Amino acid sequence: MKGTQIILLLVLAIYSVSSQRCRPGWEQYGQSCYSFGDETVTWIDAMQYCQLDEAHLVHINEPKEYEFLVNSMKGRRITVAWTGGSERLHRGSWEWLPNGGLFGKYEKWFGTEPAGPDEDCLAIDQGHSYQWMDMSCTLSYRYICEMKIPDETE
Ligand SMILES: [Ca+2]
Ligand SMILES: [Ca+2]
Repeated sequence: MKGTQIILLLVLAIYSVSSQRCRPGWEQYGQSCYSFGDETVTWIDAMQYCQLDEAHLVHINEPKEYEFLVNSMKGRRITVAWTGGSERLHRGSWEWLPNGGLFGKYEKWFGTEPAGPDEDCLAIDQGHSYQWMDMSCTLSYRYICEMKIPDETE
């Protein structure tokens, strides 16, 4: 009986350690940690703030991740949030900066977006059903940083 209790405690301890792999203030979803910036800043500043935290502006790779982000925005009453999506480097081809690769596998643009000739940065916008909008990178919004959790088998 005692042995069983010890094993149970061990299992619980390991579980609680492995289930909290994000820094305080960061939220885990899947294999990433996310933080939701409190300030409203330009896209460039948002990118730099994420990098100062050894993270990057969020790369949205699949529908479940997008749903998590929208729910988190709703919970925090964030109306517009910058993501790492941009066509700043190559006009006409959207990619996840930095080093996240081209769009293609999964996209959630609103209506006929992206359509703005001077709108090179991607935001999630409550006013457009939280779908993706290309916006002017110089506008100031909240922002979402993402940090991949290192693969423990490596
Ligand atoms: Ca991601
Ligand atoms: Ca637009």
